[in-house]
This record gives sequence, C-alpha cells and structure tokens, in this order.
Amino acid sequence: MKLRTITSFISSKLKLLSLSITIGLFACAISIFAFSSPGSNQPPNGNPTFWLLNGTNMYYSGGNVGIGTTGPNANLEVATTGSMQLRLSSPGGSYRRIVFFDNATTPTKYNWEIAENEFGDGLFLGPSTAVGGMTFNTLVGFSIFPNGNVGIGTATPGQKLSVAGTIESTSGGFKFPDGTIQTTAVTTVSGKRYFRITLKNGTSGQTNIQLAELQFYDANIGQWITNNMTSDSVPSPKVVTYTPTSYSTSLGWKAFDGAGGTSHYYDGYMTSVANSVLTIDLGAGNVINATKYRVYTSSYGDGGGTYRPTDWTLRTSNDGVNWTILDSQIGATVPGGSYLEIDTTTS
Ligand SMILES: [Ca+2]
Repeated sequence: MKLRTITSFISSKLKLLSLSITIGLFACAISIFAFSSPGSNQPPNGNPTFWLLNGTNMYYSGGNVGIGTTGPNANLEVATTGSMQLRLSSPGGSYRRIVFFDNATTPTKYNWEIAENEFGDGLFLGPSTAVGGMTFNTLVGFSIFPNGNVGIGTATPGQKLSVAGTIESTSGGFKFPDGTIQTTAVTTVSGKRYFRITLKNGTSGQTNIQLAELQFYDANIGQWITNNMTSDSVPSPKVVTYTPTSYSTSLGWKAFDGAGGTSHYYDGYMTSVANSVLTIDLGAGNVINATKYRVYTSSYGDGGGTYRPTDWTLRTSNDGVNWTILDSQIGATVPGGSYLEIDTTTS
C-alpha cells in the first residue's frame, strides 16, 4: 500500500473513532441530563406530570396516593399489616387540628374540627361559628379533658359529664348509683313539710287548751290525712314537738293520733301559759298541700267549752326555720265533741 493510501486509511479510521466517541458522549450527556432533570423525583415508570411544583408547594392531582399500598382506594390511603398510627406534631403550646372543610367557592356547610389544645388542654370536636368559617364554637361542641371530664356545649366540664342543656333519654331512662332506674320525671308536688299551730287562751282565759285532733286535707291527693302517731316520733319519719301539756297523759302527739272523739279529751291538753305550740314534721320529702284543716275537741272534760281553743295561728314551713302563716283565727267556735273545718283558700 502506498504511503498516501495508508495515511488516508488511518485518517478514515480516526474519524470513525472520533464519531463514535462523540456519539457516545452525546448519549451519555442525554442520559445524565435525563437523570438530573426536574422530573428526577418521578418514579421510574411515572407520568412526567406526577409531582409538580407550585412555588414551594408540591402537588399531585392525577389519582389516589397510597402509602403502604399499591392500590389506594381513596385520595390518600395509608396501609400497613400491623398497627397504624398517624401523628400530628406541633409544639405543646400550639393546637393540633383536623378540619373538615367545605371548599366550595361559596360554602354551604359549617366546617368541623377535631382539635387538641385549642380550648384548654382538652380534645375538642365541634363546628365552626359560621358556614365555611375557620373559627370554632366551643359552646355547641364536645370536649374531653385529661381528668376524664366530658363537656357537651361547654369547654369547662366540672363533672365527668357536664351538659350545657337538656339531657334526653328516648328510652331506658337514667340509672343511679344504687342501681335504680328512673324513667319518668318526679312530679313537682306543692305543699309543706312542717305545720305548727300556736294556741292562745281558751274562751275564758283558761290555762288549759284542749286540741283533741288536728287534721289536714291534702289537695295533692284529695284526701284528709291521718298521721296515726303513736309517740313523738312514731311512725318515722314524722316527729311531733310541743310545749308542756297539762297532764302526763295529755301528750301533744295525741293531737295527731287520728282519734278526736269525746273520749280523747286528754289529747293535746296543752297548757296555755305562754301560748301552746304544737309542731309536726312530716319528714324529708313529705309534704301536705293543706287547703283545709280541722280542729277537733272533746265534749267531755273541756270545762263546759272553756278549754276549747278560740284563737290560734297555723303556720307552715319547708325547713322548720322560715314560717308562713297559713291561717289565723280569733274567737272561733269549735263544737264540743266535733270539729271546726277551715278552708285556707277562703279564710
Ligand atoms: Ca287525737
């Protein structure tokens, strides 16, 4: 081969080598460029528009996102084969929220939040104060605190359950610590627990006054009440107290023993030196709505009527301390061996 031919041959080979190197470098450059492009965060088989940047935000709107699952069935599905925990972290003084948000241009729904540490140190669940708002209303929400107190309509529950409103049981009623269940409301019964009569001198200023029996008509049940006392405090819880009586057998409680006939002239045979006072306590929770009462005397041993009460004041009380006058009489006439009936609604 001639020298020129050899030179030409070598030159052509060098050009091929140079071209090969150039193509190789170009391919390498393309490869490097592809690896370092803005789409480098996409999965190997991902869509080029997978995660996009919007300022410092990253977003994706092409489908569901799965963590721990290859087939997310919701916008975001986090799955695991063991226990699950999602954690919202922020400094202790800040709240931690999940908000259910109406993102319509013109919202029609209240937003709701589950928030910790937004109202005190409790967990709060409640609505916004207005449709679409981001201020939340503790007055209508539900809260639970570290001491176990739960509030409904209040963020300051003072008990295990504090409800700022009416509690309704649509069935079953309410069970109390003693195991009893209440299914209906307690009817508010008007009436008084204590009754006290103050007796003044008899018709001729006698020192003895005979009160064979004192009975009350209870308008709540439409009946005359017989207390059937057999001592100062029997039957319990009734208790009768009284100022001194004239004889040892003329005990004051006998004015409430249910007997007022002629043979009971010793019943309530009170001394009237400083006005005789006779009181009956019906016991806690017991009341009589006394719209009428009867004053009984005996026709026997009443000094020809001079021991019969003529002036008295009847008082009632709910606490035995504060008394209200139910009725007063001056110059009343009580038939011997019978009774005088007074209607307190008209007297
Ligand atoms: Ca009696």
